[in-house]
Amino acid sequence: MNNTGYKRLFKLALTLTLTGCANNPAIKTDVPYHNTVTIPAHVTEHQAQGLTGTYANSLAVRNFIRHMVLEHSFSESYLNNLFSKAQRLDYVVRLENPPQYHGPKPAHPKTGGWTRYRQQFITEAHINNGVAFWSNNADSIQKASVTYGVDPEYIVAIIGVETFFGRNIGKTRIFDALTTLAFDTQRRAKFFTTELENYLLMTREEGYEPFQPVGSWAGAMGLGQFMPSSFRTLAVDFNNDGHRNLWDQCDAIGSVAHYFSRNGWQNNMPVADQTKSYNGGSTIELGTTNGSEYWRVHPNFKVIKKYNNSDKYAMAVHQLAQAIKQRRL
Ligand SMILES: [Ca+2]
Repeated sequence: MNNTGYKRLFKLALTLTLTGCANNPAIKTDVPYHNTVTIPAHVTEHQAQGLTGTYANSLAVRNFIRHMVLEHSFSESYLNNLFSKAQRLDYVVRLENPPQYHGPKPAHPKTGGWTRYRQQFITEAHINNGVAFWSNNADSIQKASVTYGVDPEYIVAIIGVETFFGRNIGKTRIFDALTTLAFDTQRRAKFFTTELENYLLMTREEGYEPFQPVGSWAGAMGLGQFMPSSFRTLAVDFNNDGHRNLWDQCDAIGSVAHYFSRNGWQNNMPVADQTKSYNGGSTIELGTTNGSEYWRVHPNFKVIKKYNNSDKYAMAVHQLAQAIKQRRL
């Protein structure tokens, strides 16, 4: 979920208008859409009727539309209309395929990596804004902590690391991002095609207009940066207004706690302890500018990694949580 460096480029306040819509179709994920063959012009005239724009000649998009019609009973003309207006985003392609580094290899690849990562998130601004976010949302955070059994400082810290407490939620149209990633990139195309499928289902279930939600270039949404599949399965309507809205602070707080709970968080249990040396399978090594740090990590550390599978990410969340908790006292 995390593409924080990029997300920091964006600051946008978003209000979404929601209407109710009930549907709970099954998800089918094993359909190959990734045929990059372009339909010949003479075939296009006949078969691609109704699909215009950037993706008019994309067989992969046509196959995807057919799948959504057959599996989820979407209207073909509705989807043709949507994909006719979809925009291929060149910067999304570039971010998904960063240029390879061809310079000299560093003496130790881990040297300083944790120091640099930590400096992005364990800042005075993050700690102070975390304390303020906690105070401004004290009731919701307390309720979420009790309801789901998740230590409150970790709910706050996740939102801090993901979006700087909602300030950097991204401004890329999710539909364009996921369409680009599914059909114009290769590396994680299957993953993003499934997320696009979930996104269209989500918009139908929740009553979103598909071009309205915005988020990260990788399709993550709201204060906690949920991907569409996580939105559908783990987002909760925590302010009881009848809608799941992850751009709303209260719903985002409840949803992050629910995510942690469902992934096995153990309330009031340790996350990580620093040790002097490597000591077996539950020890991690983080490279600093002054050598390595060693930490013994506990099951809750792995729960944080379910959010983003990186030791540095999980350690940043842990240390920010502790720093915010300390300052709040
Ligand atoms: Ca709500």
